[in-house]
Amino acid sequence: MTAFPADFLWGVAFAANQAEGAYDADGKGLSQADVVAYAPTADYVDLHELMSPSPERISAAAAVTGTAGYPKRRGSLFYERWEEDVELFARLGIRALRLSIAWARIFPHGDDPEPNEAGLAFYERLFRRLRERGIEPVVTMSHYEMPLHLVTQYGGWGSREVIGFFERYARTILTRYRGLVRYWLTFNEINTTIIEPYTGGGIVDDGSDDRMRRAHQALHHQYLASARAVLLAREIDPEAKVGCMLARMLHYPASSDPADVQQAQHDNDLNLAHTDVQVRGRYSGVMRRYWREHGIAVETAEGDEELLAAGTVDFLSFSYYMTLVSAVDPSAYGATGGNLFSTIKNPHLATSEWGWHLDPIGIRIALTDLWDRYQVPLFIVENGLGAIDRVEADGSIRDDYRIDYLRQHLRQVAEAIDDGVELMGYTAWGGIDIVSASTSQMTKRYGLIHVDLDDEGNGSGDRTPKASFDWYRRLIASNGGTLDDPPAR
Ligand code: BGP
Repeated sequence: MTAFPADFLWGVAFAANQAEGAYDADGKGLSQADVVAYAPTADYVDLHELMSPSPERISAAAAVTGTAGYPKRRGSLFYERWEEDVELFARLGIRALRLSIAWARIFPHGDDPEPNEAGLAFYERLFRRLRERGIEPVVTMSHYEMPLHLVTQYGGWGSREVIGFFERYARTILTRYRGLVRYWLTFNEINTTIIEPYTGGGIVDDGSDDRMRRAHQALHHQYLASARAVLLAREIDPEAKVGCMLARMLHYPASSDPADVQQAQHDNDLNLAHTDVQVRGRYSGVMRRYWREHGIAVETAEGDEELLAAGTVDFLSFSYYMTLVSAVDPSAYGATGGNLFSTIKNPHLATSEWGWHLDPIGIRIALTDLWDRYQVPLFIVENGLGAIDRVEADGSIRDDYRIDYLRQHLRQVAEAIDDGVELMGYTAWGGIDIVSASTSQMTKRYGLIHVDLDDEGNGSGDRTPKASFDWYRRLIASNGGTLDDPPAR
């Protein structure tokens, strides 16, 4: 007996800038990720330093060729080994592969009048092969990898002009891949733009004190661009479905003090303010008050409100890794790491090696909240455990801790489905080992398939299925029926 619908989209997920490599192959231009250096550090609580290069570091990095020191230029060699990887995914039995298109492969500078045919052809070959192998591509249009030229020459998403460049890009890929791609996501974790403005919106931290104003302005432009992409999809390929994508940052109150409970509700409402715009089609009162209280004047233009109202999405996708804790006075508590920002340590939860809370029940709470709030189909497009894996003497990788993480979270997903939540699918983050978004490490491994590369890029790049590969393969084949089977020893 399984709670999962017969057409449930079981899959895996990754992003072009973390997996593909080939950063300058076949006409691709530099993307914003290609200038983010790897810096070994012991502190994974404050990620800003790692994720947001200064203007000087950007221009210095842009002048450097080769992959040394810039792991996202190498990724985990997917661009070169994609046919082998698709065969591994077919063996895994996945029904969906969530991946992104590197915008700079299609428009190398972002503002090019014509697209780069070699880039378009690569993704066409990939999408056709996926369909031949029975795998549904779920494609993110922008996943932290905008063309660097748009960052350095236009100020990233801070420029309203970039909306037009994104429209040209969206129209090009929607037209070229009509019938090949049925599920599109516009912006990965769109809320990242106000958490890590460089990563989410190409907003460079130049030390000026108006960075958050620029970030909120950039986010407004991204909302408009997302809405335009939804309308273009309806015009170009009415069969396609377009979703938004949120990093769901579920907050718990640090105590039963009503002030802490209200703080958690506020922090959750600020996180959901993004899906409020893309699902409901308008800004929430909580976000408007946040602008007033932080002196943020977002410039809007005639027609913006109507566009947001018209361009609402067909489904809501999100990432879930861990949960956070809210308190009126956070200084009274200890801190721990988290996805994109740190949080108060929850005394009831263990943490990963990077300090992220391990909280399976949280994914059920997140699903229930989102379903109750929006009543649109949901899609979990990222969930997984970043961990240090060990290769045994016999070459095996026994990642029982990752099986345990996925099993526990999927048990809670099944509970939410039993409660009536409409969930389209679940794509476990990584699939193969890839470069970490925040730390640029390979050692922070998420994959069900090990890739023989280290943080400095040493290794053969060879792929080895881990123990979690076979566990997930059997789970998919049974449509979730083996979820409670005892671990294979
Ligand atoms: C999300 C991103 C992904 C992925 C994931 C894990 O924020 O959408 O790109 O990387 O986080 O985070 P990290 O790679 O930093 O461990």
